[in-house]
Amino acid sequence: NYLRKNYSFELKLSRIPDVNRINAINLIIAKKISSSKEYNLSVTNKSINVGSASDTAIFQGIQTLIQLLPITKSLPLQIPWVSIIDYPRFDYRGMHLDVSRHFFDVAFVKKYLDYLALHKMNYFHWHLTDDHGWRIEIKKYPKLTETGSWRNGSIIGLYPGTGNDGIRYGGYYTQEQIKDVIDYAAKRFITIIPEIEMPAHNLATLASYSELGTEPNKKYEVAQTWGIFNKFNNVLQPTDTTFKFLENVLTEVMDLFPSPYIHIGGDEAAKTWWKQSAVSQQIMKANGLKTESELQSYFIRRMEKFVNSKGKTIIGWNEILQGGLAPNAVVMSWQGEKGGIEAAKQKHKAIMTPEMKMYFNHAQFAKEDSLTANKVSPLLDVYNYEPIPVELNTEQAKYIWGGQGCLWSEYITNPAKAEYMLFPRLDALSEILWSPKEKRNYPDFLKRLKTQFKRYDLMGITYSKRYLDN
Ligand code: NAG
Repeated sequence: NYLRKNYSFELKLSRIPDVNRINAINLIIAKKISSSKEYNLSVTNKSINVGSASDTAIFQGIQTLIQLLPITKSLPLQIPWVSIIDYPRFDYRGMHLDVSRHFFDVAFVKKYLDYLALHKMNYFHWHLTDDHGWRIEIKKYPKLTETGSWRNGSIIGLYPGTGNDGIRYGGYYTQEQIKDVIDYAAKRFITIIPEIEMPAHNLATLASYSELGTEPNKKYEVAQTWGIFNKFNNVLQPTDTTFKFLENVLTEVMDLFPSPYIHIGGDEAAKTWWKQSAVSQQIMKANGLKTESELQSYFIRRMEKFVNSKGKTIIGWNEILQGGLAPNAVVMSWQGEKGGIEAAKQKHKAIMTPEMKMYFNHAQFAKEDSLTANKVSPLLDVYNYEPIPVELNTEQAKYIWGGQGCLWSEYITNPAKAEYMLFPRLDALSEILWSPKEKRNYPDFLKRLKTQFKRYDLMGITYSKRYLDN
């Protein structure tokens, strides 16, 4: 599709096992290749052959072929003769997008998936719910989108009364749209991991169904300021009603998403609200839980049981380690690397996304061109990031499943800004997750990036022109 869309020539594709047709691009499922992660690509004067034991790797080989194409839309297209054998270093190569703080429509999400595919990324972490907006239609709970998807304020500041423009803002995806996006991703060999936040980051939920909160009589509102987690009560009350609600929501989510992994959040649950609630305290007592951290663990374990009963695995932010890790959980380490290290030592899979390197919502330059989170994660730091922490021995290191970049959208109000923050840090990320560690070479990367930028120009992708200065 990429070739057809971007170049106006007739494409002869053949997909015949072990037969190379002349003057064609042959995609060959070759049984003799032992690892299904590996592909080979050969370009000669007779044909272009991409071979692998798996469709996934063939698709990735095609991405390499695309990178070999000259950056022009005019014919003839000349590409070098090559013979390549290639496979990824990590099995989890992820990129995240927060669509709650600002909403991104289906058209942009599809573009985002195209960008990921081009970089051989294979997981898209879709942050669908948060304090600032609920973004997925749930048939059983219509108020989640009638009320929870909307807030007053399209551009909003850090504190109450700061910089809120008061404009009604929101949006959500219907289940039909979600299916369409999942299908689009599957065609690009990308698994979408949906995230439904719990037990905190739930103001949008509580604005819709206040009975699920620790202050059921309060008039909760969808959040209108950023960075609010310990100032506002956004925590779910751990009652049976709440668990039933979450199970019903996750049932619809799991029916939609074929992903074997479901992200259930788990981050930044301020314990104050459970401490203050007589009902929470009562639930703790009844279940023999001594601390609120144990309650957090009880919450996650209970949800894990449910998700596991549907044959799926949970992923949670590193706070799910608090009070004891649920037996089968995958840990996403964002507050530095300690969560990932701890998980690996406990023989749990871990995904590394330490915020100081892997949060692409942070500024990329000391002084940014527009309002951005007040932390800096420059390109060089992304490129130099090593996902396997030195603290782990070889056996433990096997539990580091891979890495991920995150794009939180508090200050990312539109697609062009999302691209501006994403590129070229995505290029650095994809290289560290795919290529052997020994091959890393920053000056060489920068040189190759110059070519990549020309491709981005052709594709109409926004990135900072400051990278072109040196
Ligand atoms: C954290 C929050 C997230 C927020 C982001 C901003 C996680 C797991 N949680 O405070 O909701 O958008 O940082 O960088 O990152």
